[in-house]
Amino acid sequence: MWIKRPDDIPSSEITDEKLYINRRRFLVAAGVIGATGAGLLGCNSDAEGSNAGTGADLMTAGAGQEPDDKPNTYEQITSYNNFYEFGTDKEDPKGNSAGFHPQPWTVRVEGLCKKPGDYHFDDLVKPHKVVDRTYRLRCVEAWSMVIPWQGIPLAEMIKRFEPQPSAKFVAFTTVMRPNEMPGQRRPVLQWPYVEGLRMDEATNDLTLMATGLYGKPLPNQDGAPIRLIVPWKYGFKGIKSIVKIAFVDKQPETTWNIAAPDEYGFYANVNPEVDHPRWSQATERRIGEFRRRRTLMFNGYADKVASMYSGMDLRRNY
Ligand SMILES: Nc1nc2c(c(=O)[nH]1)N[C@H]1C(S)=C(S)[C@@H](COP(=O)(O)O)O[C@H]1N2
Ligand SMILES: [Mo]
Repeated sequence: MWIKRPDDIPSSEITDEKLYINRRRFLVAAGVIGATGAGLLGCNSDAEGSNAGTGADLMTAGAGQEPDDKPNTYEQITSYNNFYEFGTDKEDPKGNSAGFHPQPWTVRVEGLCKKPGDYHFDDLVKPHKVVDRTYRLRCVEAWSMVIPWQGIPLAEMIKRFEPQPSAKFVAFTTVMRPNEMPGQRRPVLQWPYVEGLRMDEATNDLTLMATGLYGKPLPNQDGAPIRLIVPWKYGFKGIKSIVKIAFVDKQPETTWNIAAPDEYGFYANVNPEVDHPRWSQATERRIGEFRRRRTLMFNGYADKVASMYSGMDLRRNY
């Protein structure tokens, strides 16, 4: 992400970065370079199709935590955010999202499934049991948090839509509301924000559609009223304020891959052995701490997800 960077890069480097960003933004806006860039696609097609299921015995609340993981505070989780629709600085989402209306809310389900339609938020959530899941969130910018989410396992939600065997991927779209989301009035990213998962990733036991944190409905800055959490992947896979879920047969486009394909792949699995082109991914800073922690393979969830990627080259499929 040409805009983002680890938060510990010296400020002397920031000026250059800002100039670069502004120049790039200008060039994109002026149509000099395409927002999609050219020829450097980071993902390829050996991932088509879904692998075997991952077993039903995997998930208990908080599984995969390190012994010294303790949840970040509500204050930290709600005041240090990435949500570019509300601005590119960490404190922007909290400051700029008060005028956002997460209710009423409708999610459109479409594509290769037997039960497409417009689902009102309550119709979407009510049939399911809300579960507690405390997960580490590892941002690609090399910081992390531990967040106690509430939500619905995506696998359960998906079952209800009865996807067809031809559905190999699930594509998600964030709401487009430039009047309520000041960041969407500028071409910082291609709007609306989009993300996607392979079907086996979407139906993995860890994958969550979050509707709350710390027992409260999701705050606007964290993706109200419903957002995705994929804890073994970099945070940008966790698309916020979702209004569309589509079952598709081809790998969908993803926002950060469109913005910088050589830096952000479709898979985005947390991998301390594959550096970002502009910084190391070997360590991370937990928000609220000063020391650096070692980053864990698949963010510490390898035992539950590594089998999905056996046979894939994780340096190519970053
Ligand atoms: N629609 C949308 N979803 C998004 C983003 C965004 O800018 N827009 N940022 C992503 C990134 S980079 C991260 S690290 C997480 C941050 O989630 P949090 O603010 O709840 O910690 O949200 C992800 N989801
Ligand atoms: Mo991120």
